[in-house]
Amino acid sequence: MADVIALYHYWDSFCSFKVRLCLEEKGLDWDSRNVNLMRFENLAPDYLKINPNGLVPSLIHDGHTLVESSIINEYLDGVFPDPPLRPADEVALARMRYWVGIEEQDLFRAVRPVSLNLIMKRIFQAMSERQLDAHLARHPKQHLAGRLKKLFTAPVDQAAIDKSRKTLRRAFEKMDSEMAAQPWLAGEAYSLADIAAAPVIDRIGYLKMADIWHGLDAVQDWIERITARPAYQRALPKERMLDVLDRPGS
Ligand SMILES: N[C@@H](CCC(=O)N[C@@H](CS)C(=O)NCC(=O)O)C(=O)O
Repeated sequence: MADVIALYHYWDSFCSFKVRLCLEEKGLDWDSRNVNLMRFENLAPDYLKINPNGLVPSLIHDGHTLVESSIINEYLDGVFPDPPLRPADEVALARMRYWVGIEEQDLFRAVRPVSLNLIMKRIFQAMSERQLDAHLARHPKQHLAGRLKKLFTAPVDQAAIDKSRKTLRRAFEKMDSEMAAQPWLAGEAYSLADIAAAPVIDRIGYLKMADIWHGLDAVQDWIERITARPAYQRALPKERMLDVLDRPGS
């Protein structure tokens, strides 16, 4: 019987995108179990049984539940080694893990304030106060509702966006120096390090902030090669958070 892989994910979440990309690179069949973060489905009791952290993604394979996108991707590469997405060479493997760490710590963290200000605030500020209150009344952790309302209704924080842009620029500059000498982040082959950067590249492009990598020729060339991969195209978000603005009342 074929292996059954179920991915609990949200189309427009970076960590989910990372795992979809790994699944697609390996040509694996996977069942899509959508967890709608905008509707707080990640905090529903049934989902908390799968992932007590209330975060996506989670993957179930062969009865085993895995959480944490980088760990899931290493697991998938171990269990389905073809094509390999981790270098065999130990030094290159260490470099791959170094970059995955930088992506989680610096890139993902820096993109969050940008997404809050340019995506979440747009969505919630398009609602009337009554609609927002009704929406937040469905939040399973009601003690957080007041804080979320304040966060979503605050004006766009340009200083936070600018700070994120600087962090992102510095990280892409480091990548540019690395890739002046080699085609991919961990060396000669496309790896989980390139995969972990892809969702951030997508989000920056989607938010029309691609000037962040202006003048970084090696990075621009790498981005073109990453985004041209058929697996990248298949893993892209099929729905974006901002799509709700085109569907009033949803
Ligand atoms: N380190 C975790 C982070 C997972 C994570 O933060 N997921 C976000 C989406 S990218 C989430 O589920 N957020 C929901 C929330 O914070 O309520 C991983 O890599 O899987």
